[in-house]
Amino acid sequence: MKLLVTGGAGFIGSNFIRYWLERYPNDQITNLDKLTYAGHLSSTKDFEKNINYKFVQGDICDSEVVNSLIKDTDIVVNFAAESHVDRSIVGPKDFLNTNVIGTQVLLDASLKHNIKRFHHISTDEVFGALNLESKDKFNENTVYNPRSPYSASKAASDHIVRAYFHTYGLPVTISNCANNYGPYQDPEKFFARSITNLIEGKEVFIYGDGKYVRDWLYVEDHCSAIDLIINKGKIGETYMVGGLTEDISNEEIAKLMVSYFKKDESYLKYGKDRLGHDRRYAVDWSKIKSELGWEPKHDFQSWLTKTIEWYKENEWWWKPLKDQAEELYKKTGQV
Ligand code: NAD
Ligand code: TDX
Repeated sequence: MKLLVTGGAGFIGSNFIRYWLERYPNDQITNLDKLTYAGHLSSTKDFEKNINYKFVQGDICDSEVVNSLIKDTDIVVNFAAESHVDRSIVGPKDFLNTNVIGTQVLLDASLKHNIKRFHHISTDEVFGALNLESKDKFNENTVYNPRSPYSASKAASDHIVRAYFHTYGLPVTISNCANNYGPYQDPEKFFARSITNLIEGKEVFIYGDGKYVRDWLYVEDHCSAIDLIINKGKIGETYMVGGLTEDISNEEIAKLMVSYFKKDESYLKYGKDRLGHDRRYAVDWSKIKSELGWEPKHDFQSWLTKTIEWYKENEWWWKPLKDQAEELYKKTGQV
């Protein structure tokens, strides 16, 4: 098989390529990535010389480059996106360009060249926010209600992907995944920012009261879900992908991290909240479990620890990115 992976120099895309090359060593992967502030070739270093792997620097909005690559592709896996909610609040325009227009350019080229599958990576954030008090979870039938420029642009991309299935019969699948954590996550995001702050002897910065809840999934479990959907998923279907956490708050996660480093709670710094901050996400992943037999394999407590250890052992990877990440927060006042 020949795969075009977009956004493969980012957090989940680079983990996915590593995962796929290990499991399907005869497949060929082309990674199309623009290398924005979020794309790092250092994340692909361990497989960059694999003879079945090729990197192309380019923009998914550029139909010339996209067509030239898709004409030789069986499967497109679309990770490329502007993915950071905080950046979408500072500047929404790039989010609409890449997440909406870029996806449409990929869909057009996929249709033109009769590809076998277009798999679109999306997020649970398209469904909006749940109440802290409720036990509700998002599922495949939850009505879309995005509330940040990021989630609104991802919602639009999901709709346009489905429209190409219903209107033109393009063989698509979509996964809406919960928050990921693991190696190679940009130190702008909560997990990586907090761990790298603690390694540097600084506090964890907690937005608002810290009682915000996300559903957390180790990144390799996300990769295995995508693998199953590509191989066994039903064309035109959407699958929710979520983790093993039950309503753990940012504050509780920060406390676990601080205690790993044997620090006290003076290392929790509460500060300025995110505008329009979604209170709670929770994902019901019973459909992918019952239809495809997928389950997360990595429990939160052990893989939180292993993730911390990875950042401790791989300063070469995150140190050069840390200043750029903190520049953003100086602008938003979240330092
Ligand atoms: P990321 O920001 O780490 O990586 C995004 C990658 O896309 C970067 O390498 C960047 O250079 C590239 N890119 C951006 N614009 C591009 C363009 N116009 N053309 C080509 N490449 C471009 O993001 P991530 O966390 O790895 O997320 C990957 C995907 O998964 C996104 O679609 C995101 O919406 C989705 N998702 C992420 C999470 C999460 O917790 N991180 C959860 C659910 C879904
Ligand atoms: O320093 C911080 N302190 C803090 O309390 C940062 C960076 C974040 N937070 C909070 C905000 C959120 O409640 O932590 C939570 C997680 O924040 P992010 O890591 O920015 O993730 P989130 O906004 O939930 O979005 C992520 O998961 C869903 C990804 O960035 C999206 O691409 C994905 O769709």
